[in-house]
Amino acid sequence: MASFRSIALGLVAAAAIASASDVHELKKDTFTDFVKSHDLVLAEFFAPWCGHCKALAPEYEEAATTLKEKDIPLAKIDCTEEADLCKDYGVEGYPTIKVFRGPDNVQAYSGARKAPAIISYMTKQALPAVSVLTSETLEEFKTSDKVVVVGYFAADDKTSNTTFAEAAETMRDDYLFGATNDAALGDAEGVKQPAIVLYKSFDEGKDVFEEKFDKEAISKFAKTAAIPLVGEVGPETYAGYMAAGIPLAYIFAETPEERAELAETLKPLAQKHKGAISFATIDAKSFGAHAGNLNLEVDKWPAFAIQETVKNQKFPFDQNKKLTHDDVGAFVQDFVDGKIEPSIKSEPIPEKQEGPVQVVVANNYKEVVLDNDHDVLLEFYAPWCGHCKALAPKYEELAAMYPSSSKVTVAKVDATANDVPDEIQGFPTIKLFPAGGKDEPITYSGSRTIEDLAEFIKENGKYKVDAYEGQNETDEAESAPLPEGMGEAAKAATEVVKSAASEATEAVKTAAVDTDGDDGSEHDEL
Ligand SMILES: *[C@@H]1O[C@H](CO)[C@@H](O)[C@H](O)[C@H]1NC(C)=O
Ligand SMILES: CC(=O)N[C@H]1CO[C@H](CO)[C@@H](O)[C@@H]1O
Repeated sequence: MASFRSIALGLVAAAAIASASDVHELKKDTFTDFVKSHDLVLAEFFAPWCGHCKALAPEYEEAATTLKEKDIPLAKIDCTEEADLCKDYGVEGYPTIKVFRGPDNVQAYSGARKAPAIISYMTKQALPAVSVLTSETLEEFKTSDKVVVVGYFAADDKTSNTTFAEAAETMRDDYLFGATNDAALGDAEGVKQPAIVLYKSFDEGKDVFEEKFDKEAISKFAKTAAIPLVGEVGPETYAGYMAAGIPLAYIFAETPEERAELAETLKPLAQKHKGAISFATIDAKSFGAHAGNLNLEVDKWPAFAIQETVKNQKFPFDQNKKLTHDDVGAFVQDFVDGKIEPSIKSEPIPEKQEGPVQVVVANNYKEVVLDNDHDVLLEFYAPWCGHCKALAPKYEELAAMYPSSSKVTVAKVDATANDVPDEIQGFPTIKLFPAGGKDEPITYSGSRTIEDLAEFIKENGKYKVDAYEGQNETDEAESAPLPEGMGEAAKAATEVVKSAASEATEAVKTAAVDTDGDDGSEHDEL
């Protein structure tokens, strides 16, 4: 048994650790003064029970200690104690991390939740968006990050200065920006004022922008030039590749050496299709399952596939072939020329629809969802998704409320086993495809109750079918006509029941936010 003394010592040590924290714990009455008295503050809104918050804690501590030296304080607010404060700042899930420049200038923190990422992000936030450079500082600045952007323009060229600064402000989270008006430095670089040079620690080392200064054009230039010829797909880069709006070619391999080797082999293809297709390696050991999403077999490496990111079409390369420059090159060229059909993964079309919920698969998607005159409510689910399982019985009940004659179809599709054209962010996703407007489905964002879903169908469907109205119609038809005046009373009673139901729905909604995943999201993320 531990002696009392060692327990006491343990307590002392724990207290010492706690007080040694460099993270400022703020409350409603200290928060405003604190953010007012510091130019830049990073604040984490958390809940003690939240798993992601616990995982973040040591990283956040480490970042706080490093950033303390740069006079950038990190703060945290316990939302179970400071509910009002958290509400004031629109906190909906945990952790929520925000950058404060005073109490009113607030921006979401968009970096990763790791100490080095937090440190790098906040260091950049502390700099002016554009650093003024001289012959002494330019050289060092060029290599101070993976990607830096330098503007070369004349001291009296206010327009270029302003435009560049505005573009820099919008991308300050992503790259470092500097500028110089020293004409000699531009000459040495071989550019004519006004110009922009993006320096990078990879590929050609730099790219030059010499078009007319325009915020959009500068932004596009920087984003394109900053992407490595053959990058790496991972949790931190995936969203960027998807947002780029061009197809992504994946090179799956298990070891870093293999990935480097294949990147080298296929680099000329990346160069050739630069700006039209992104090329990136991906760690098959950690993210091999993603190959399944691209209709590749998940245990045969290395492998190659192209994803058309806008329409979410997949073009897997034959996994029995070697990834040579020539074979992959021919495949990519065929893709560009539109000579390859996308691969479609589908479960078999059900021979008979068993329950009230129509089963949709990739191969009957067009027929059941798009090519008919029904209002179609479609749930995209995943077999492993807990929220989907919870919804299933309610969804069946909902579907049963619409007879086959009703012009409303309630359907579901296993989006992990079927390629659907829709972009799905999480499960379940529910969309209504209204008759006559199938190319503009409406995503459902209400609470997952039968009443609210029925209301959604009524509101947004072409036929405005009211499942509940249908019910009272039969009731009334069967019952004797009501004596005069009773009709109104019945109506009032219905209203009471309805509003009670909607209050209950609100309660469920609130409860769902509290008890769902740590991040407050109601979705199981992909
Ligand atoms: C751009 O304008 C700002 C504000 O007037 C000035 O401080 C800065 O030196 C200018 N940048 C260059 C490179 O001349
Ligand atoms: C279709 C139909 O007749 N619905 C009726 C249901 O009940 C309400 C209230 O009594 C009526 O207004 C609807 O017309």
